[in-house]
Amino acid sequence: MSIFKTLAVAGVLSFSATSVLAQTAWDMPTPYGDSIFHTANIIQFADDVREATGGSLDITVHSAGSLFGHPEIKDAVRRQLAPIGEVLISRLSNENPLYGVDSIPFLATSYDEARALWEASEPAIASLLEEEGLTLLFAVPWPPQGIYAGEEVTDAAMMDGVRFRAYNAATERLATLMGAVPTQVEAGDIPTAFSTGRVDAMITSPSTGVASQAWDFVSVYHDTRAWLPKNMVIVNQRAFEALSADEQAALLAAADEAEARGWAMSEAETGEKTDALAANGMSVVEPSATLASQLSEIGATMTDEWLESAGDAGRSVVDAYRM
Ligand code: PCA
Repeated sequence: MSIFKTLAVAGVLSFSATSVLAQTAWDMPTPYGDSIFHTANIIQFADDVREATGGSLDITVHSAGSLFGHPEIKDAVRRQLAPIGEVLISRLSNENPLYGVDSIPFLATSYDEARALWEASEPAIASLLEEEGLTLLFAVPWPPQGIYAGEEVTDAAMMDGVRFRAYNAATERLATLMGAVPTQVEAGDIPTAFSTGRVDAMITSPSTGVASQAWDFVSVYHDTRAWLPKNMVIVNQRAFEALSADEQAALLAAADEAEARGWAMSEAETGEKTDALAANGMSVVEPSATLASQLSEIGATMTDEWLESAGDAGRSVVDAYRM
């Protein structure tokens, strides 16, 4: 073989070897739509990873449940059908009550409290995930949750028999304790659920209210600030371990930045999106004294129920939070 030909073959080989190594393409299912700040934050995270790895780890975000529906995402990542994904943590509370700690009404209602609760609960949640071969990358809260209804609810008795949209076990329980009738509806299906009469009221953030153009079907937003539920991004451990050391480091660094950026985005959203509800004609009201005390009683009941179901592990999270 001529020296020229040998070099050419070697060149082709080394070229194809690097191009095989060079690209890991990851599909990332997420539950919420593109107008939601969580999704924007994750798209930025994917861009940061692509840039930091020189394109060798290429994450494609599939938003709005387009690759896997919200109820399937965690299992898809566990089974490595997708290497990475996002879920609402409290959607998993039927698997273990610890996942539901951030959706107990009035346990943590401000960003500072939500952060303290996250610090207290993150180790327990990360180790539950680890038992299933999953690594927690980061978590970001939604703005505080408020009640959307057709008229001002001054007394919980007004919710009697009202069809109430729920998005996890805690919102279902809250509805039931108010005397309302809960129905699970994905965030993207909220407009249809209201327009077809499946639901008449809901509790969610101003972000989700704006994304679903709540003013088209309800007129009052009660700024109850009941809790700040969080989304988390998880990665399959085997998929993570298959990355190069540099790629792993880039992913973890981008995750830290995404967590910090996401919390800041969430806090900024709270006022902006509450103002947008008002700008689109909704009345934004503080809960009446009666409603506030009824809701806080419901919160106390749900805290007791949660402590009962979460046992010692739950007790130590709440003790660590209250310290
Ligand atoms: N939006 C999501 C979860 C909590 C929130 O603010 C939803 O309504 O489904």
